[in-house]
Order: sequence, then C-alpha cells, then structure tokens
Amino acid sequence: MQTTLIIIKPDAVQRGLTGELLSRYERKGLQIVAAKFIQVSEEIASKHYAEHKEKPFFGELIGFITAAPVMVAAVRGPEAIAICRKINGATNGVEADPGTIRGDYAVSKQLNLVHASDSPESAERELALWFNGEIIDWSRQNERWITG
Ligand code: FUP
Repeated sequence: MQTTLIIIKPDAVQRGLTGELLSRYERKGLQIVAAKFIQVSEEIASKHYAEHKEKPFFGELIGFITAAPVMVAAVRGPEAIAICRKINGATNGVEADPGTIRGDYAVSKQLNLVHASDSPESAERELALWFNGEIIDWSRQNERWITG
C-alpha cells in the first residue's frame, strides 16, 4: 500500500470541479485517508515546490497556488503514486491524453488542475508538509472487493 498527496488546485476549485476530480481517484478504488480545504500560505507553497526554486516559472507558480483555496487530500492504495500520476496525465494539458484529468479538462501547463506526488520520497515529504498527524488509518468494509 502507498499513500500519496493530491492537490485539487485553485483553477479546478474555481471551475467547480473539486468533487468531480476527487471522485476520479475514489472511483478507481483508492481510499481517501485525509482531506482539507485550505488557503495555501507562501511558506507551504515554497516548501512544496522547493525543487523548482531556481526555475523561471517559480514566482508565477507560487502566485498561482496561493491565489485561491485548494482541496488537499491523501489517497491510499496499491501503487497509489503511479495510479494518481496516470489519472492526472501529462503535466501540460495540451499533451495530456484524453481520459486523464488534464487531457479532459486542461489546455495549459500551469493551469493543470491537479498535483500528485511523483515518487515515494516526494509522497513522504509532501504528506508530512501538508498533513500534520491528520491522516486517518481507517479500514474499508468492502476492501476485499476492491484490492482482493
Ligand atoms: P507535475 O509533476 O506533473 O505536477 O509537474 P512538475 O513537477 O514538472 O511541475 C510542477 C508544476 O509547475 C506543474 F504542475 C506546472 C508548473 N509548471 C509551469 O507552470 N511551467 C513550466 O514550464 C513547468 C511546470
């Protein structure tokens, strides 16, 4: 089992897609183990995107993610990290395959609706950054009908 961080970004929230996008991970069979609707601080945004600090788009990226509220969630399941990256699609909505979130709803590289951790190391770091003891280890009654 892996747990990964999902962010439903400000563009998705503004467009009224929060529930619809979160439901894609849930319908796949992943389990929501934490979620909250928040206004992101510059501090958390800068830590989250620390690997992009030297990139020319860093300022704009921080401006975007802090511009309006986001829904942040932790989702769990077998290979959850790879599954969520596939559900999201390629970073740039122009290149993302139809059937993925970005392929279906995005035409931009920055306004790309969702974030998902890209590796187990990133997931661990990001979950610790966004959720402080707020992950709930709960059992699904129908687990055997989902993961076997
Ligand atoms: P991803 O892992 O798909 O979210 O994408 P990256 O980690 O490569 O980039 C993080 C975010 O930076 C992306 F969601 C979009 C944004 N970005 C830009 O705004 N401009 C760029 O040229 C590249 C990325």
